Amino acid sequence: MDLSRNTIALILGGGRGTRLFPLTKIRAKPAVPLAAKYRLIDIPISNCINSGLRRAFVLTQFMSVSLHRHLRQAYTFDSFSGGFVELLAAQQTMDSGTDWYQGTADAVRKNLRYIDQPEIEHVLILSGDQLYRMDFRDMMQTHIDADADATIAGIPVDRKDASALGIMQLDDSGRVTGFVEKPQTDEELAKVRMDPSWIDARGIESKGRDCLASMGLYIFKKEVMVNLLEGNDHQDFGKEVFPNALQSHKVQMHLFDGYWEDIGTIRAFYEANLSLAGSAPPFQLGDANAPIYSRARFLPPTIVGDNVSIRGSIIADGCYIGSNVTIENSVIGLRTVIGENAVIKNSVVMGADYSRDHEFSQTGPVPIGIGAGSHVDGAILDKNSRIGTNVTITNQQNLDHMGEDEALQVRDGIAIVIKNGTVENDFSF
Ligand code: ADQ
Ligand code: ADP
Repeated sequence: MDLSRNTIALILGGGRGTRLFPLTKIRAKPAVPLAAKYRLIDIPISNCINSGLRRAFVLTQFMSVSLHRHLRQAYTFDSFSGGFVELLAAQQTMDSGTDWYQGTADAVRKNLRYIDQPEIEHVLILSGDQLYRMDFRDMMQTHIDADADATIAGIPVDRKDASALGIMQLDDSGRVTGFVEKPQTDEELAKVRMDPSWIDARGIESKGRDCLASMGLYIFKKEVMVNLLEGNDHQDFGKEVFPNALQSHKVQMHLFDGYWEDIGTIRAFYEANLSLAGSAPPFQLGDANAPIYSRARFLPPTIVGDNVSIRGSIIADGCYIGSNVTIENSVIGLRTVIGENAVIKNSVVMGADYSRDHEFSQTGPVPIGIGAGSHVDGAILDKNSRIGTNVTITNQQNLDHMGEDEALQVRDGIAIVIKNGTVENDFSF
């Protein structure tokens, strides 16, 4: 199965970006840092490259400098491979006066001219905010074997998770016969619920799971997709395109049962990051056959001072960790500088864009990093944030939501210091 010539990937890089706000306050969602040294966009692009697919467009709302720089520096292909990863920003590709923020189908419709190349037969549509590893050649095999017009990747889920996902009903051949986007009531769910034995019969243990969810990953025959999108104003694949196409078109499901997480909300993003920090992570970042790529940076190794305790954590390159620091169940990103006696628990620290001298001066503005004696628990510290000395960030009042523009905010119960934000010395929260 060779995807290199006849298939192109469209990676949906984000609508309004409200669910990951304030991480998306000043950057496009695909540029949000993930797992200490990657960015969200590295996951779908790595899956494409590892599947032999080297032509991808990333659809974003606006062209953020960090995303553009990252893609340019990380994904350049030699001229013989014909490979490219290119940004299509709504800001630039859509006519002025149109609303950029329509749904997924509308975003694809507005960029159809870019896939109008004769050799392209299939279009692979991917979400930009999911953590998983998949060989798309397997999915293409399902699509070709069934001679499907469209193929949706599906994963068995519990009923309690169904209300956040598109749920499919299938016949014995795996053809999709029903599709309900985010069923909210038992009646809606009853229309598409499956018998767990259907799943068991396909060699996957159902473990009581009786729903098959769309993973938001689709392969379309190109001509079919163009026809489905032109001549109507359907905004979303899940809400409108699939429910309307099932009668007239052959829509197949490709069954998947590996690790897969949608990390499109602050809580999901935080938990997925921390899950990678334990000794038995559910998702392996390192896999020799299918690595996760990112930008090569040539950073120095991390320096760790005396008497430091690090447990159940991941630490990226280029950090300086002062003496007597305690780090537990945390993700410490590139170039993070941590002053002595600081305590960091259950937190995602994204690091810094620039390396700096690790001395903390007592005068002048708070430097980038985490000052001596500070205590951070249950937080996300975005890039280039400046945490003073003896600061406490532990959300003592257990707030669920706080702030809109401030340096320190709370979303889904998680304290967030925004990119370039400063928390002054001795501040306690
Ligand atoms: P949702 O997760 O609700 O459901 P949706 O908001 O449609 O997803 O976004 C899907 C992806 O497209 C996300 O990565 C998002 O950032 C991006 N996106 C949204 N609007 C965009 C736009 N205008 N331009 C560019 N990118 C945009 C979908 C399906 C469900 C399925 C879940 C699986 O509708 O059926 O179960 O994904 O996560
Ligand atoms: P990352 O290392 O996480 O990929 P960036 O791509 O944002 O981070 O920045 C990496 C490097 O790019 C920095 O070390 C810095 O040298 C350089 N850099 C960062 N911001 C800018 C900027 N505004 N203009 C030029 N170079 C920058």
